[in-house]
Amino acid sequence: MNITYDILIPAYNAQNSLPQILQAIFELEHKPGLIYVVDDGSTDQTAQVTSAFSQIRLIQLKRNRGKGAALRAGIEQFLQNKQSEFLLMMDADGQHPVASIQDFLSKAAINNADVFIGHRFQKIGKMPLARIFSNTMSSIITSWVTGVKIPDSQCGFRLLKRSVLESVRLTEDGFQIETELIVEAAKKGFRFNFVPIPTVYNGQKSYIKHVNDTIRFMKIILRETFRP
Ligand SMILES: Nc1nc2c(ncn2[C@@H]2O[C@H](COP(=O)(O)OP(=O)(O)OP(=O)(O)O)[C@@H](O)[C@H]2O)c(=O)[nH]1
Ligand SMILES: [Mg+2]
Repeated sequence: MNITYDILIPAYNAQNSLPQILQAIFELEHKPGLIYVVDDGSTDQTAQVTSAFSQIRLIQLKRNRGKGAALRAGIEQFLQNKQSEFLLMMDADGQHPVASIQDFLSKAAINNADVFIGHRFQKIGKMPLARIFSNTMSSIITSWVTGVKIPDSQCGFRLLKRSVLESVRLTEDGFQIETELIVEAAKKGFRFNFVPIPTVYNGQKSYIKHVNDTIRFMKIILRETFRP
């Protein structure tokens, strides 16, 4: 397989989960070029735990700014460095199994889409009910706005072509960046594909605020609908 890719991990207070993820990445058969970890103003040892690994590009935000701001900081570096063709984004809390990276790469090798998004099977018992509800609603609305059937619009496990990141306009600081990225990429006519990934909930702390994040989600949808 001749796909080249970098990895971007936004990390907020992820000292407990991050070392395992990084270790597993270094054990992958098809290795990434660069690995960007963005420490989003963590108050724990997130930055320090990366120093055990030599090939990490650590980006530190002075204060906590949110997942969107963290991703944007990493994307900026990826665009400057021009090392790899693709960028794989994954969470730092252990909900995105490193083994699934191979599935993204295999899919990208045979499919000429530009944006590959993870698809979690949202089963009751596996995922908290409130998250099933909010994920389903946002996927339906995002699909409706873009005209592309997006099964799991909030999933942050994604593989993107450089050309997508070069042309989308990303402004969000919080979780709404997941929606913004999809809508912007769809507007530009990029093609989507989806990769099944396991649903992992091990009692990780969730920072999603249901009411606030739903309001913010609706704002993005409205803005993107009326913005050319
Ligand atoms: N919550 C939160 N996460 C951040 C922030 N900055 C970066 N992240 C990272 O964003 C990723 C997702 O955060 P989560 O809070 O687990 O969000 P989620 O996985 O969409 O939501 P759950 O399904 O409830 O786990 C993790 O890798 C975090 O480390 C931030 O300011 N807040
Ligand atoms: Mg999570």
